[in-house]
Amino acid sequence: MTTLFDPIKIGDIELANRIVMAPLTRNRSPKAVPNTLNATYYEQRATAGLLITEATAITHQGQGYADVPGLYTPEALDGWKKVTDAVHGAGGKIVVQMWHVGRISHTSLQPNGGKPVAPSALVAKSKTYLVNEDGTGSFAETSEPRALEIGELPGIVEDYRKAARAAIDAGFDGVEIHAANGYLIDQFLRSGSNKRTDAYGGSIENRARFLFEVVDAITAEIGAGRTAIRISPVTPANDVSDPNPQPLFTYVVEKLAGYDLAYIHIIEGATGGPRDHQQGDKPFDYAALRTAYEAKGGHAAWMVNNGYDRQMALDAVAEGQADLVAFGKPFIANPDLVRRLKEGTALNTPDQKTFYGGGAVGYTDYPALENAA
Ligand code: 8OZ
Repeated sequence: MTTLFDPIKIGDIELANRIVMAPLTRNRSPKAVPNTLNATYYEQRATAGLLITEATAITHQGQGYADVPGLYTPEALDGWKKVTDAVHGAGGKIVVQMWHVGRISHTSLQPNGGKPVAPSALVAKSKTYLVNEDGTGSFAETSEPRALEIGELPGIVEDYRKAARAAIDAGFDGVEIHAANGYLIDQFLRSGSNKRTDAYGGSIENRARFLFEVVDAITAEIGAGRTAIRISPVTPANDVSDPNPQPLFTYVVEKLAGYDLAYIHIIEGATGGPRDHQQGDKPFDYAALRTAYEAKGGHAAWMVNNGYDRQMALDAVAEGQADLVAFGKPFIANPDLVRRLKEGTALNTPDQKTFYGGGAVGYTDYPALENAA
């Protein structure tokens, strides 16, 4: 029987176990440049089968929060090289989560103080995180976006392609396309944020067009076996909604089945919240989603996430419902989460107050278990 602790090959990447560190925004990379403290944080967690970095902006336009890292300056790429070297030195594997926030941004974070961009000029009822002059953080309403012109879209697709190449050159084992949680790609997918009347709005096929242009560009550049994707079919995060998520995401995964991706990462329910969150008139059927994917020949590893505890994760892999389980908050507080899950030992409790921004406290100072004498 396969267990959570068994190795697995996903696309071109060999993992020592099926426990994944979920992408976690920590706002500790000033000027969008990863630093040695960030390298220590990831290195401490390198016994995970796979580390997924915090969401990382592909361009300045893709930035939406203070002190989140980027993939678009030489300094940032040098910073990431330190992270990937540290993780590989500790025997781990790491992919970068590629992020364009779309409308979830603030003019103060955009090039030349411009408006954030979106499929449609609709303000999200959502907040972003800014850092004040004195270094303290604060939350601010997202700014009113402008609708992208159709002629701008190829440039953003090209930004994804370039960022994927830069990521591989910086030593990442692969990339995860962030198509979840109400950011740019998800804003195109869901009808609540996409009111376009051109080839990128209206039908499901049109709303998914931007996503597949991104997938095509990245897989052509770095290979499908180093490319993965994260989706969140029903999350209300960042004010996205769709009254009919099952056919939308069935279309998405059926089309993804045509690529030999490394993994498909599914957030079940409301991100960081209730697993049974519903959009539309019936509960989302995740098993049917996977069945639809596999019926079209899809064979990427199936990664599940959201509120899994030890027993749920053990069962999900043992019963074949998932190949990989991603843990978020437990990895913040437990650098040695893999060992703790294996031994069934108690977990440290994460401190919400230090999730976003700050330094080593609540970041690299959570204790690992002492070694047995
Ligand atoms: C928490 C705070 C800021 C950003 C996501 C990238 O939800 C995020 C995020 C999470 O995917």
